Amino acid sequence: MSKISVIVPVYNTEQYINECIESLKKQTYTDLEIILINDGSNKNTTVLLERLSKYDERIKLFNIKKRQGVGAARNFGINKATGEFLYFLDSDDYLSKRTLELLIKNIKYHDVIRGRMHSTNFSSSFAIVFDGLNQIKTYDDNKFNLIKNNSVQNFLIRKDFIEKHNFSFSEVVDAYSDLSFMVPVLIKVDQVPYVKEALYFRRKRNDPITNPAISQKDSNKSIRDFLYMYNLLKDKYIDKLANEFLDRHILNFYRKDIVTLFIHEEEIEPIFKYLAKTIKKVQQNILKEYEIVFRREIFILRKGKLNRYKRMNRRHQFLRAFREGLKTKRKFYIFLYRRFFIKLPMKKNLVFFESFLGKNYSDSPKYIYEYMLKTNMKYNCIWSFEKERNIPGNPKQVERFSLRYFYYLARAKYWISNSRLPRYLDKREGNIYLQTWHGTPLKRLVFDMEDIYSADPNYKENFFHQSRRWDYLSSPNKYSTDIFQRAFKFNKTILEYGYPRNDILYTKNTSQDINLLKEKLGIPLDKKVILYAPTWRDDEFYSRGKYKFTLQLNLDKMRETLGEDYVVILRMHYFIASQMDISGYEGFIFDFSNYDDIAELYLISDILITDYSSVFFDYANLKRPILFYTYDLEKYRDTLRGFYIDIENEVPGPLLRNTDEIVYAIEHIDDVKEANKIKYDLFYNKFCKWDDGNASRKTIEKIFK
Ligand code: C2G
Repeated sequence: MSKISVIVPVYNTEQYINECIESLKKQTYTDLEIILINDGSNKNTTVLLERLSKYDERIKLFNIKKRQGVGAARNFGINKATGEFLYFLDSDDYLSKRTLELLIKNIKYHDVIRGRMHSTNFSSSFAIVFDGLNQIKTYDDNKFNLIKNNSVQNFLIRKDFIEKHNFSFSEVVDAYSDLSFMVPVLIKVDQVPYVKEALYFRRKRNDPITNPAISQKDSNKSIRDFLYMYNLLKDKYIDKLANEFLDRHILNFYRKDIVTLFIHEEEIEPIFKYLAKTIKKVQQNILKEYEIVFRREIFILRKGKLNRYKRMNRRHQFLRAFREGLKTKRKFYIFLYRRFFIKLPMKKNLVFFESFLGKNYSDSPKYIYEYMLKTNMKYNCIWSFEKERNIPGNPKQVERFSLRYFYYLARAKYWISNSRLPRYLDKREGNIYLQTWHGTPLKRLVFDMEDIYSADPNYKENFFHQSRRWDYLSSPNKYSTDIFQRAFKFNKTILEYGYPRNDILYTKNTSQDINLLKEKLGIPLDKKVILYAPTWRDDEFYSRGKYKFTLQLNLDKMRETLGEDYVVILRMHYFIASQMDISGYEGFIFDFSNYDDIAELYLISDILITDYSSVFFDYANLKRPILFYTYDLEKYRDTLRGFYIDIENEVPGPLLRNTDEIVYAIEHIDDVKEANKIKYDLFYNKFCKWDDGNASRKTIEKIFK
């Protein structure tokens, strides 16, 4: 066997490093030397590295006191390496089991071989296994395509070949340092075999805000790094293929990254001279491959006349946005929003409302709106809905994502919403955005989550940008305030008045109002009401925003035992797209999943059954019994989300596992109440104290001064 030296530069990857090293320890090819270079990481990462390096003598850990950068760390690793082959692995990535075996088996007389890259949002326990045939492809004239992603990852390279030519990494830049190594390497080889089955998992970090990878950092700096690297390589090497590669690479980079940065015109000037000088080096014959408009743009850039370039940039940006706008109807409206609507004068008395993504008329926005209506406030209100509704005050309604939706959003001074508004809606100067949010958190939120198992891999990043626009955030209790500040990274004004949506639980909790509501909903007055309102599961979905739910209740058994005294209301979360089938249970089961406002359902029900939904924090305001149907507690708590409170000890009701236990608890509901009395009081005091029926008024007084 010949030894492979795997070089792993480490910088603050506490969250990922374990999986990285594990994947090396598990390699089927075992003759390894694992060189960990701790490049000035924080204390946690350093301590963890010490621990992970024990008990496997193949691991050699080197600590560099002050951070030198990834290029320097890799050079350091090359110097320490004693193997016949070198391989570079990043400390937030991992390999599949046979990767190194497949590479070394197939390298034969070559100096360099490469395996396949696979991007992932997930940890290694979710990694796909790829056990196909051992397919080899050979790159020769197109060998530079192997570094289109600018990286040294998943190349296995002969050490003596590197020594002979003295290849090393640039230590000047962070991003694109790999090119300074790989371009000369590829110049010196004629062919590179590529093994499809040898997989390298490149992790797309889900939190580029707190802990970005180098490729996720400040675009301004990385553009400078790229230009630096291009200049360095162009000046140093005369190889034809390399030069062609570099020229195409910079033109594509310009078109994608630089042009995006230049949407903000103030970004042009600081970099303009350097960019113009650099782009002059692109060979004419390569430029000819591009379309005429683009060629003209490069031509003007090369001239180096700033004002002329700016004028053209403005025109071209407009055209690009317009062309993008032609792709779909929604994109066209976004184009209009950004380029025209938002430039019209802002309407100071216009208030835009939305609740649960326009799915219903409910929650805090509804109660704020109704309070404004009741007190005759002189504002024009607009509601956004998926489908038109009959609502008090007869306000203007817009269909979500229609042309009018974008128009009114652009013109309204006030936005009031209980969930996120799309990221592409730029906030205009003077706009006031109240985020009421939609529940006391039990499940971990945004930056308190590690892996994201839901359908949106960019959740954290999107959330961050969307929430930068909020000016005010409603909080139902001190506990939520603390979590919101941390998990949303929110540091503007928090309104600590309780939830406007819970006002009704204090103002309408009378038998008269309850009976009126029951009549409106067609619920028999002589029966008690059980409300079943579970939440959604991050890992069960048809597509983004459309989740599955399988009812785990034995309805026959419930009807048999409880049917005489009770009726059951089913209320699914608004993400649930599955239809509940209740045929045959008419008169006993009522499906109110599409009913607008769950607060009204709270009022008419005698018992709540829920799981990990925030509904129980609100329902506790009524001081009525709550049962927790937590048949999948372990998975939900330990894998999917993690909780903020100790559900087994803190919630004000029993945790139940099957229909029998539920039926039993309902048949003995007085005992349940008695047994949970102390817990319930503690719970109420911690989570419900601020709610007293006045939250809407206080919120309005603050927002509208
Ligand atoms: N909801 C509902 N019906 C359900 C579940 C929820 O009407 N069956 C409404 C309630 O108003 C609830 C809100 O949707 O408070 C949020 O639902 P959760 O189940 O708590 O889940 P989620 O939407 O993920 O929000 O900080 C709160 C969390 O973000 C939870």
